[in-house]
Amino acid sequence: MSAPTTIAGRLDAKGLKIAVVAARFNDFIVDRLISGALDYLERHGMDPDAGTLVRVPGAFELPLVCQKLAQSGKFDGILALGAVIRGGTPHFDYVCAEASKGLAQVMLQSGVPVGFGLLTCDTIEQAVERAGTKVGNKGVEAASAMLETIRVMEQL
Ligand code: INI
Repeated sequence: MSAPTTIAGRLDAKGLKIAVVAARFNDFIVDRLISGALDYLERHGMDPDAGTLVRVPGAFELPLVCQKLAQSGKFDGILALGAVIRGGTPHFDYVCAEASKGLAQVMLQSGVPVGFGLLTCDTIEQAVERAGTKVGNKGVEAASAMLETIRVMEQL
């Protein structure tokens, strides 16, 4: 039996221009996502000068700013980083839903890969665990997924 034609993305960030959009809310967590993501991208070949970091107030503002950057045509990929931590009201649900829907919409409407590095946690402990401790670093995972998607899209 013949093998299928397989298209897969190389994890090579050489020559790419990447915008990282990061929320200030819960910055003690988000700063760990940013440093993990930039370290990952640079270790995979991105020129440190080819990265742009944009700060926004909170996760709710991520889609609008990602949309503007995607429409600019200046970036090969966009990485959205933030941390939403559940409180005592339904606010969490609204912020998570709008941020995630908005980011998916930006990616589909612009065709620019958007890495989804938004932690949505019930507790601060869960967020700490996903920001470079017990359960890894969600910023790194999202950077890797964005990179792979950029390289897949180039071949389609
Ligand atoms: N924004 C976050 O990024 N994380 C949160 O945990 C959060 N909580 O819990 O409220 C949060 N809220 C702010 C929101 O993203 C907007 O910045 C704000 O509502 C102004 O538009």
